[in-house]
Amino acid sequence: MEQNTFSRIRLWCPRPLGTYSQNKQCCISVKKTTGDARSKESEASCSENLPPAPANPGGGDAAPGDGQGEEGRVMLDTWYVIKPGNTKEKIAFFVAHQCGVGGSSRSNAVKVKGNWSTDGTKPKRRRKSHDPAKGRPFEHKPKSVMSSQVRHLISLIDFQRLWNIFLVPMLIERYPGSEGIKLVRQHIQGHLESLLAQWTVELDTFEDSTPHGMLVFSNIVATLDPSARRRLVLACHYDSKYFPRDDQGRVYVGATDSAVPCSMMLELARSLDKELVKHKGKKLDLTLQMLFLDGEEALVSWTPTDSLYGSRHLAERMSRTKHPVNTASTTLIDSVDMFVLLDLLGVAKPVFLNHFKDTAQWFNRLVGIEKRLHNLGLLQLHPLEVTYFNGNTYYGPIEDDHVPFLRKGVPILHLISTPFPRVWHTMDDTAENLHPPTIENLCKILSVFLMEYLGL
Ligand code: 1BN
Ligand code: ZN
Repeated sequence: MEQNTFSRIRLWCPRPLGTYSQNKQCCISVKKTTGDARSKESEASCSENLPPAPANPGGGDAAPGDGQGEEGRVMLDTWYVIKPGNTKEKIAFFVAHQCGVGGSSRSNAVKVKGNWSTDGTKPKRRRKSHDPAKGRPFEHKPKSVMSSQVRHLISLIDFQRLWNIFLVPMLIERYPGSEGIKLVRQHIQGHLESLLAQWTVELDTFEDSTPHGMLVFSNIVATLDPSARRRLVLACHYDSKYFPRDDQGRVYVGATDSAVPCSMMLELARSLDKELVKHKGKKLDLTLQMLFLDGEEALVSWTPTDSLYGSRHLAERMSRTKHPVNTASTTLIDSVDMFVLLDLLGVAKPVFLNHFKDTAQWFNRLVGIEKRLHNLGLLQLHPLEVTYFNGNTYYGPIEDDHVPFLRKGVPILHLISTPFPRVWHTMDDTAENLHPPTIENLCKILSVFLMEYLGL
């Protein structure tokens, strides 16, 4: 093994996908609120939180590796089959060649035929063909959007609002059950409810057993038009991982993990508000749903039962909820066209790899949108050789909030920066280490993606 392969492997090593037990549903309190008038955007204040019994900050989670290539990029120059440790569950990653100087030459990259289910966790694929009564019409066609429309909708993205109004109040300690998470929940809910599009905002509140005893969790589920048969889901987690204060008295605020994704989703909802009002008025088959999930992080150490509390609960609940209401055969899980998960966003020069073959078409839209916006001169600090979305490189699945949905057969687009940011799970995951132009660029790319997918 070449000298620095090990550090690369460590960096690329996610948790293996294990078998999940269901969490116990104690009480589902669904608070339904529908926003009316746009309220004043206000900042939440910071709070001191009583920590749970100290957890190991390493928590058994892989330490962020140091194997990033120059400028935070990893060099993908061969196939890697990574078998982390002598564990029971092993996972293999198949990564393709990235040819060309500076990684910019996609056209001559080698395609790898990898096995997409190397970890033995084949998701249920109930419907390959399109059955409108049952299924997910994966033949969904994106709308082609004219450049004038692209320019217009992108001009509505307000980065100052994203940063000052949406992001900054979230940069507090917000582990499950803390005072901070309550403030952040109110912050997210309040902004969603203030939109003209009158989203239906529900809290999916439940109790689950954790290494610190029973804790209450709340997912925030915002649906533009709950009566629509199909949903495009955009998801992130709003809890932060618990770490004790460090020796300088600093608390962990998880800027990339995942305050930035949350603030990007709020800005997308806000900047597209008027378009979403029009879309909702058309009473189409398809709507947008935003999920802000609680309890993604392990409280102590990542295990099947100490992680993904919110997503496990919500996926289970959705799979038991009939939808449309008057049907006996389909559920809310079936209504999800695609689950787009945002995680670990906010540092410069992120690299996104395609993790799932069945959504490659949509990943490739992102590749194309990035290129288009670049050519239109609409991206900042985005030289030709920098491409965030790499359409020729496949990567095996990484453990995250999409897994409970994946296991129920939902098509997934996992937008997670690989390698993970250098600051991942450290006290340095703060606003100071974010790269504002990249956040704005990603927001623009996702905005065009929503325009195309939803036909705005
Ligand atoms: C992502 C961000 N994750 C936690 N914070 C999930 C994860 C945990 C992925 C451990 C890989 C390893
Ligand atoms: Zn994390």
